[in-house]
Amino acid sequence: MTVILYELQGKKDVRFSPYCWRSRMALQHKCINAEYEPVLFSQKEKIRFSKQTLVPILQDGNQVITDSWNIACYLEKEYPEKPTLFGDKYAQSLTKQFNLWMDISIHPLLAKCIMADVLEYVVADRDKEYFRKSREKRFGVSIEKYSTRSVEDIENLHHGLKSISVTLKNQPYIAGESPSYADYILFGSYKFALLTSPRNIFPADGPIMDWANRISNLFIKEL
Ligand SMILES: N[C@@H](CCC(=O)N[C@@H](CS)C(=O)NCC(=O)O)C(=O)O
Repeated sequence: MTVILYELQGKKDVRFSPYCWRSRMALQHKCINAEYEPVLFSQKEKIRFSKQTLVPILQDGNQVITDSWNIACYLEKEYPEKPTLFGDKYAQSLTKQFNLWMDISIHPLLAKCIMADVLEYVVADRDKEYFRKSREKRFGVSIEKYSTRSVEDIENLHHGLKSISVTLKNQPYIAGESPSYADYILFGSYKFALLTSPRNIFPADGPIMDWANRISNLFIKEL
């Protein structure tokens, strides 16, 4: 059966969505062969079958799963014979908490650092107007006012990531000795920043960078 991951597409086919990266990494971790289908912001008709408007979307035969967290849980449940993404149900529950912490506490800090770069460098030309309007409605100010490319915004992000840095100083992966879905949650955000901004948004050296290199090398042929 064909497995298809619908992912956000930017200029020059850059796949820059942090959430789509989470699902892409989960598929690689599970050693599941998938097709990766690009979707522009303006191609809502392409994903109408999912009855909502966001990516990632996983299509596995007749099954359609939306939202990166649901996709990870689906893969874990439906492919138990493949390498586990979580370990056990307690670790899965803690990973959900980590997922929420990243989305609620870290992503706003990250967004402030790079929204202006996202608009300038990666959103496809035909999507720029939609992106500006939808994000300005969300932020309540212009993208340029929200995301001023200031050093303070980057410092705030690094401060927010401090506990991760301490963890990764003491162990190679977020949940311990081996990579798991928690790593892919953070890695999605790291890739988002790397693919979007010409500036160093994540700490350019230290435990987080060492970890990012380790994760990048895991599925080197596929990335
Ligand atoms: N909670 C969702 C968030 C998905 C999401 O926000 N996707 C964005 C791309 S990063 C999207 O599809 N945006 C389309 C739009 O804004 O029209 C998840 O974890 O999958």
